[in-house]
Amino acid sequence: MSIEYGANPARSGAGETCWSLVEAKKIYNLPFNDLLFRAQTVHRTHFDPNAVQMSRLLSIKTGGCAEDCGYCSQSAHYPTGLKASKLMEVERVIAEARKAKDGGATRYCMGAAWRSPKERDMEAIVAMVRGVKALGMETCMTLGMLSPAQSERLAHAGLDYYNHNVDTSERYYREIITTRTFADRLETLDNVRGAGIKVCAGGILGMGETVDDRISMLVTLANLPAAPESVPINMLIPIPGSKLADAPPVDPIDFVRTIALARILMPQSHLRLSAGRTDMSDEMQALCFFAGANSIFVGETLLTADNPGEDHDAALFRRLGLEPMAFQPAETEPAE
Ligand code: SAM
Ligand code: DTB
Ligand code: SF4
Repeated sequence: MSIEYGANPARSGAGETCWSLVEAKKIYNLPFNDLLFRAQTVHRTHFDPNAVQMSRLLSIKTGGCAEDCGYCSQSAHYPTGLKASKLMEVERVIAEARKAKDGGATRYCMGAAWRSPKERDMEAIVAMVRGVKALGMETCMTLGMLSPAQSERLAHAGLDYYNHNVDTSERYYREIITTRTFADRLETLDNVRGAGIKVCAGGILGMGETVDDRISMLVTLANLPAAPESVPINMLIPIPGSKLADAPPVDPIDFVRTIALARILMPQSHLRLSAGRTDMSDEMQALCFFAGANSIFVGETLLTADNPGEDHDAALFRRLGLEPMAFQPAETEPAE
């Protein structure tokens, strides 16, 4: 069977592909073997198929969040039992990053349970970026909505990536979060991109959305003015007390299909098999890597939830012949 590569060339000027929903659905619904073969072929064109980038997460400000995201342990709107804490000391964050580096992580991602950062917190945030960068790691932050001025400030401090997920389709977004809109999310992504920070944007599967919602979310991400450099695909970790505590689990084959589609729509992006790996078998993760996933979070904790420990991941890497992806720190120093 012959499969057409590329897509609708309607995205003029940028030389990039503009994907239509119809075309994306056609790819998603290919026979599984054809879909995976195509995804793996695209993957090999742009990446070493056996290298997986390793990131480490730290919650620098936990819980008590004003937003009502239905999946989150940290929202103050739900009785999840999580204890809120204040912004962590800069020195402690840097010490944790050093440990992560010693453990093999090359990117350090710091997350805060905020709707958006307050001006009074920006100085500490900037110091964290500078301190972690000075260790020779890539830096990533996820702090909620950012204004253009805050984005510029973080860019100036040397922040490499900003994580801000669209989470689901535009249609389904309002079922999951009511305290902000899908358009708000896109605006922050635009501010971050405008400041020259690399974009990390993805979503969650398993929130009761349809397959079409998942495809639509990926089409939105792929059709941004520039595709995100990093695309985290999370599988919902059901949080007792949250609105989505009893959401139906995702079919693992559908999950793998979604990863394969993401790889085909965004050939050059790092595709992160993100939250939810503790509930995935080694076989499911292996299929995700074959479908084009090439980044994971390492360490026993994500922000508040469990992640497979280092021993488990080391054994998985050995079983699959995977290697950590090398990272060469940039030679340029962050501006003063
Ligand atoms: N407060 C910031 C924000 O929402 O943009 C940053 C932190 S937030 C926890 C980062 C992302 O984690 C969310 O956008 C969501 O995609 C993911 N996430 C949160 N809770 C999750 C859960 N229970 N299962 C899977 N992914 C989750
Ligand atoms: C992303 O997409 N997944 C990470 C990261 N970005 C910040 C967060 C996952 C959080 C999982 C739930 C928790 O640990 O509370
Ligand atoms: Fe707050 Fe982020 Fe959790 Fe939403 S996902 S409740 S914004 S910490």
